[in-house]
Amino acid sequence: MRIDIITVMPELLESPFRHSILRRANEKGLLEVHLHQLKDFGLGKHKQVDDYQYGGGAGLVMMIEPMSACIEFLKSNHTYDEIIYMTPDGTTLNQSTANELSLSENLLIICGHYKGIDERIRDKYITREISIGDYVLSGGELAAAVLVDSIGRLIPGVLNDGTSALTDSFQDDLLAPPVYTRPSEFDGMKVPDILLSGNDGKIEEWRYQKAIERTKKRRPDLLNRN
Ligand code: 6GU
Repeated sequence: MRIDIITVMPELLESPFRHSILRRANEKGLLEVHLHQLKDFGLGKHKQVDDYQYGGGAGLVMMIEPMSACIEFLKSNHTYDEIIYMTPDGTTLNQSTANELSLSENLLIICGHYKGIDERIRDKYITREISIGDYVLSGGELAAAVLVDSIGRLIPGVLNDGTSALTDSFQDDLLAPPVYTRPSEFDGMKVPDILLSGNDGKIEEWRYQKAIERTKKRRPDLLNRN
């Protein structure tokens, strides 16, 4: 998969993709993330990318010409499955959206700043608008990092243990069960016997019951979906 990201703050996105799972995805040739500085397409000698909003009001708006030039440049080289705008008024990201997007070949992600982007960019280019939750971030970059992480780890071969993405919280609308590692006893607190029993069938059943228990208690809304 190839993901292009348009941003005025590429520095903010460099580190998340240089570490951990996303770096491994890149090293295995499974995911390429390319950052594009919008200001390279800015207007005039100051490389302007934002301006006052029509009708008045505080806050700058990202202009259509630099964004359009950048998008057209990228579109002339790649065919995108989706052109995504990160925005708090988008559809809230969930696991099923991440699953769906992980099947893409090419994605283009646009990070907004200030008051947002000129509405005509949305009308002309954007195929999907995604929010990562009901709170406001200063820009779309951190949200884009969250989106790319959620997608990248689902690409087949990215995780070493192919089954592990499938047992994550939310993957089957259940939260994940509790997990333990050594030592088997700490400060009088013992790991549940069943996990030391070696009985795979019983362990699987225990995990499923705990997942249901935890979901009922913490996120009953997940059980009532569909
Ligand atoms: Cl995608 N962008 C911004 N600026 N704030 C957000 C968001 C996105 N998702 C939640 N809050």
